[in-house]
Amino acid sequence: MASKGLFISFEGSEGCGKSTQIERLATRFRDSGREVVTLREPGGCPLGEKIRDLLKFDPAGDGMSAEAELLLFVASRAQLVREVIRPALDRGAIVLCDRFLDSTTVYQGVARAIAPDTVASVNAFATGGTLPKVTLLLDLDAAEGRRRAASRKGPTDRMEQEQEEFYEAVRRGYLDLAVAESSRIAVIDASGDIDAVGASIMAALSERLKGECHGLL
Ligand code: T5A
Repeated sequence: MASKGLFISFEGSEGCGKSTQIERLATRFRDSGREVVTLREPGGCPLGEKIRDLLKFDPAGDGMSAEAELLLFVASRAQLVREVIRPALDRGAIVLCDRFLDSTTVYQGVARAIAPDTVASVNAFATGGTLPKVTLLLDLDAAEGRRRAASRKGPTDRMEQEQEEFYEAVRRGYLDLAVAESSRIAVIDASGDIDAVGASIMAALSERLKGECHGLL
């Protein structure tokens, strides 16, 4: 049965502005009277948050293999889909998710060079066919994203300790994926100020959700 809700994911490299834009969009949608569920990956549910800590901060994660990393990211996703996303969509909520399966395709598949077929098959297993209707890819120069991320408070995590080439591979991987999946992924220039990026997001959503979101956009 098709769900009544709307699932939108946000993607991009570190510091590209996903959380900032999700907060703005959630406020806008809530003001129009809709239930909005904002989530982050890894995380978004108790089990996922534990996995997030393992992936990012727990010293037990030092020296983690790329294979174990892949499976932990998708384990978090498998739980989030079943515990939170599907029930929310069935209630008719709008789900805004900070990262989803494309992060795994790009970070583990492209930047960590795990075979694309392997990544695609574990992603398919974890999502069980629950996919975003629209994915907004906030595209930003990798170094600028790292500068923005560093300007925020908070400790550096395991995933933020890679060399610059890693983040450049992530950016290229995302742009290639957006070409391959152009019907779902909209590329947003994230180099402007917060209002300019927000306006580009609204324009992309209006175009891609034409006729489906009465009174929302
Ligand atoms: N990962 C994740 C994988 O490897 N595989 C996977 O499958 C998944 C799901 C998650 C890490 O895990 C990896 C990817 C990541 O390395 P995270 O802590 O959730 O890590 O961090 P990120 O998703 O990378 O998010 P960030 O919090 O770093 O960045 P955001 O949310 O994109 O950016 P935001 O909004 O916090 O903005 C960063 C700073 O820039 C400012 C903000 O005020 C903030 O200070 N800012 C702007 N400044 C100027 N102009 C703008 N337009 C701005 N927009 C925001």
